[in-house]
Amino acid sequence: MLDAKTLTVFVTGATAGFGAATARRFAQAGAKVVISGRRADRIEALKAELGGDRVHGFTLDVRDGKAVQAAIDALPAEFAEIDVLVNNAGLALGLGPAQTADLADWETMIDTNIKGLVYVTRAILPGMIQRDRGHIINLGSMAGTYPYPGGNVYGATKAFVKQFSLNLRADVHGYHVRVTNIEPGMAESEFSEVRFKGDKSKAKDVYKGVQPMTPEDIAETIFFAATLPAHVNLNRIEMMPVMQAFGPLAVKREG
Ligand code: NDP
Ligand code: 8X3
Repeated sequence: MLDAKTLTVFVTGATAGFGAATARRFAQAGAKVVISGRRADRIEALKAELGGDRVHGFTLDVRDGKAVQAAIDALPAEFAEIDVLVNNAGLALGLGPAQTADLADWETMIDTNIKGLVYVTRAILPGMIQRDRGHIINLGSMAGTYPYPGGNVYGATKAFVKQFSLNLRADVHGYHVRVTNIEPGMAESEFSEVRFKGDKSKAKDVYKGVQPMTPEDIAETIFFAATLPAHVNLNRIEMMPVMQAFGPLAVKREG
């Protein structure tokens, strides 16, 4: 296994959910951690919690391509050589059918889940290639493989993430750079609260009567993938809570 103490890990969307849990997991194992997200108070709180000189944090909106490049260029020397990029920042907005969905919500998901992930990858990947060492871990979703009503653009952004991950693998072949797409199903975080725009009771209903996965479950999986021996690449990891599975194909009977 790779020793986490030798790793510098950059996590986007570290202010909540999977990202915060991932930053904690790597920090506990002695890795250097770079945390980012839009909410400054959360970044400061996590920095204080993780403490010491092995954590570096700043606010970053991944939708701003110029800010992304500037943030990577401005990394202090001791955090500049990123070994593991966890492209986690992302969101779903709305669960309505495509015909009534809010176009602005669709644009935000595309700008964050697709364009933001691409900006961060493009800023960090050249350094990995130059050092001939690195691992890009993307947060896809089971929604990128299995369609469900209301998943429309969210699921499509995650299908992009899956295919981009596989295509990255094809491009970096020959270098010691790994690419993994993590594809979780239901996990309880702030995800549903964001999806339902702050409606906490609607968000809570999503997890009613079922034991969802936790951010720590996802973080452990990311940690596992990142610390496997350097010659092993997990291409895709699809994971669900035991009590979630696939639905039947929908049949509308008209007579
Ligand atoms: P949370 O809502 O708990 O966390 C999302 C994180 O993304 C926050 O830290 C948020 O920080 C950050 N973020 C959102 N927009 C931006 C932006 N424009 N720039 C930078 N950071 C941003 O959700 P999860 O932890 O559950 O989700 C993490 C990832 O996992 C997402 O990509 C999601 O699609 C995916 N996923 C989630 C599943 C689930 O069931 N929860 C299942 C499968 C995949 P801030 O607001 O401070 O910027
Ligand atoms: C998040 C999981 O089921 O809400 O990607 O699409 S789901």
